[in-house]
Amino acid sequence: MAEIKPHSAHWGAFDAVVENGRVTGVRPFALDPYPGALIQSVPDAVHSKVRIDQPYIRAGWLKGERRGATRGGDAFVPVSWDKVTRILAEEAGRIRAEHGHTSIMGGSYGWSSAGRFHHARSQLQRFLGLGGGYTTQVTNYSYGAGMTLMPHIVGTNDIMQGPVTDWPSIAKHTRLMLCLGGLPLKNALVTAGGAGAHEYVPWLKQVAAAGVRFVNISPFKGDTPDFLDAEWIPIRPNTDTALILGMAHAILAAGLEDRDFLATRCVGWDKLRPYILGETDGTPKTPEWAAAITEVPAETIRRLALEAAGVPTMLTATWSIQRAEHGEQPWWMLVALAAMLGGIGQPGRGVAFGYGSLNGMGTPRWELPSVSLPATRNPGGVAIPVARVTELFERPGEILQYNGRDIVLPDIRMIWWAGGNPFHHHQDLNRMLRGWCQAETIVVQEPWWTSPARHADIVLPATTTLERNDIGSSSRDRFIRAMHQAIPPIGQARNDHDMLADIAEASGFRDRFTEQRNEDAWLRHMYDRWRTACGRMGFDAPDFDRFWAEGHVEVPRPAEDFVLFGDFARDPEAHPLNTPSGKVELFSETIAGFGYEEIGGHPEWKAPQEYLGGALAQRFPLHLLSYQPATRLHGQLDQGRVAAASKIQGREPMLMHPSEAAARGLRDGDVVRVFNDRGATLAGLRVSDGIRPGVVAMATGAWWDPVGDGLDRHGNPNVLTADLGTSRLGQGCAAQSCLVQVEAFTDALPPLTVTEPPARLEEVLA
Ligand SMILES: Nc1nc2c(c(=O)[nH]1)N[C@H]1C(S)=C(S)[C@@H](COP(=O)(O)OP(=O)(O)OC[C@H]3O[C@@H](n4cnc5c(=O)[nH]c(N)nc54)[C@H](O)[C@@H]3O)O[C@H]1N2
Ligand SMILES: Nc1nc2c(c(=O)[nH]1)N[C@H]1C(S)=C(S)[C@@H](COP(=O)(O)OP(=O)(O)OC[C@H]3O[C@@H](n4cnc5c(=O)[nH]c(N)nc54)[C@H](O)[C@@H]3O)O[C@H]1N2
Ligand SMILES: [Mo]
Repeated sequence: MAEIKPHSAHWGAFDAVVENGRVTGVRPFALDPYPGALIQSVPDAVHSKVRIDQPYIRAGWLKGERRGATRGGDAFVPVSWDKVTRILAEEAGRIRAEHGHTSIMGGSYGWSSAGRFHHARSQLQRFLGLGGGYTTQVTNYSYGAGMTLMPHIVGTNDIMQGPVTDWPSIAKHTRLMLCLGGLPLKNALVTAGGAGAHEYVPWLKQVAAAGVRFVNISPFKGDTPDFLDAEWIPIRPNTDTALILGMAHAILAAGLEDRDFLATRCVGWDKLRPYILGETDGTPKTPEWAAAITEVPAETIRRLALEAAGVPTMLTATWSIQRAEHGEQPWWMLVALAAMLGGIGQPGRGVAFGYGSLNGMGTPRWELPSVSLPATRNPGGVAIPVARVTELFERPGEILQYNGRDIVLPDIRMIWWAGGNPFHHHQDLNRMLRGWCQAETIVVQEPWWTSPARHADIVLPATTTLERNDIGSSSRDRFIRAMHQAIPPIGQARNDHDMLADIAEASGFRDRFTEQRNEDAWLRHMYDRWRTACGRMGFDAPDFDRFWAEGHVEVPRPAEDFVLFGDFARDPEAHPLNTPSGKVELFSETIAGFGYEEIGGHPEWKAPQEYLGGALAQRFPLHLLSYQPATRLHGQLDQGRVAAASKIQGREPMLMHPSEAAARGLRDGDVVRVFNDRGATLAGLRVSDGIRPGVVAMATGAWWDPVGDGLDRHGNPNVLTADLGTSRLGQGCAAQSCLVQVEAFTDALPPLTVTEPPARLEEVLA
């Protein structure tokens, strides 16, 4: 008889079907209006042959090959939990004593899994913090540049994290929605902490039915769903700032800027205006000027500008736009355009980032806290901006400039990662691996033989969410979901919390780590804290036992529409922004004061080193977009049927325009070699006129599978992307600034190896 267990994941809530100790199927959560396909891959992942069955230590590490040793080719020696626990307590203690707390890199960036108690990264950081401290990471890969910029210019990160002006407000008041990077459907499949209700598609359909006109400004037509019937403007990648400047010039030329808004709710218009007009640098940013950079016709730029000035307009850009060199600029300039249109804080008008970047952006929601593990401190620690991780490994003792601060980079001796995949998320992987290998000891907690596990010294097998009890919760979702344990742990896998509790015990701080609670006590504690906080805000949640039995709590929708910056727009004196001036900063004295050459006091067009208008395009004439995968979440679920069905001869698909394919003698379905000076990967070609000429696009997430000479056989775009910060202000990930060339792959197709566990030595350590 099958058992049914309520559960949740970043890609959706579901009921697991369990038969004879195996997860044999999933059924979407009954209250989800638009469940995605990704949950179908869950049973494949849980029972995959690349689950790590027990703890392992790299053979070379046991022989003393540590700092600078090659990682990735060695065999692994099976080891008992007892032994590995003792080794780790000793090794961490030794490294702390000899090199200080900051020599342990424990930032451990990554999405982990949905459950909020067994959240691997939080558990590890709690453990390392209580152990004395560690080097951690701030901001994120998603919108790190924006996250550093926006507090300076609008005083908050709500503009890209939410709450943003919601869909009901847009349906009622907006007439035109200009979308840089579109409103991709694929991205709205996921929410960190669990998507109980995928409300994105139903809301978009309502907005479209209300008569809003959509414009998809993107190199990729597929960035808006067909049902929006959007106008497609195939812009050159990384040139959005020039396009917005061209629109700004057209609005000024027509005298249509909102002078009252600019005068009463902004500072710095007196500096930005002469730049747009060319009075400061001799270059008026006319639509003709912008057309030469963006390859969008000047008439189109002018038409869009005048239309936006004539009807209630919502401006948006995806998060991807700022994951590029100078990624701060297009977002800053879009805020400036919204200010010129006077729409900031008006219903259905203004600007916000990421309406199409994640499920839940714009969904009406009651601002309640989410269920979470209480944060811990990092007493002796230091923090670097997340995307500078390779520099951290490469430049010990040197200075990294970030947002007006000078950070001295510590000397990393130990890397300890749980719940993230740096060989998925970071850029220029061949370079990162060289830095990674400088550590003496690398520890990875993982359920699967992902690239970090394969490139570790000590590998600890973690359970998946189906093997433990937890609570799924996200501030962007109306459902709190019980996640019932469905099956016993697979092999010798253990919960991250339990393995760390034992290492804490061997290090003398078990009780401080566990607070003497077991799983059940922690879940009740976290739930009750949340329930009390909700009660204070007027929402009465059921008690834990009722929640656990029913499988979910539903938080009602708010009664009123939400408008971001509404109070500020109505009364800027009574409700100033949290910026130095209290207003929107079109010019920031703070940023200008940092003296960074690459980012000044107001938004500007700055040509990136790698884009189609630059010199490097002579050698590498294709711009590579590496977007989020429709078939999985980052590297997660790459073992599942949904990702497998999309691959071409086992390789990640890459989109290319028919003219580019013809010029290279390539056909749909071919395996091709994609390369630049940083590396090479194999991709499966998909020929499509939905991508503009000069651009190719490949999703992230195919597990890195390097052959000896560095060729990745699987289609991981991060062997090609450049590892540089967006600027010294944001130091964000710049993955979208990347030029490549593509050619036929004529050798025999090398078989994949990441689909099998690595070699294992049978000398079991007692
Ligand atoms: N080229 C390019 N690169 C990019 C991007 C891009 O657009 N282009 N996007 C970037 C962005 S926005 C992001 S957020 C990052 C995402 O990068 P990551 O968040 O690092 O990617 P994930 O694959 O989600 O990594 C999570 C890892 O945690 C493991 N895991 C899951 N549950 C558990 C658990 O319970 N215990 C333990 N121990 N491990 C667990 C999973 O198996 C997986 O390997 O990628 C970034 N990289
Ligand atoms: N299914 C699924 N959904 C996801 C994720 C996933 O892994 N899988 N990851 C989640 C995470 S962590 C994040 S941060 C969000 C990310 O959300 P986004 O950053 O918004 O997502 P991307 O898919 O990287 O980019 C969106 C689109 O921007 C376009 N684009 C890229 N460069 C440019 C440019 O220079 N100009 C213009 N105009 N357009 C450009 C690309 O065509 C791309 O399809 O997605 C989330 N959603
Ligand atoms: Mo992200």
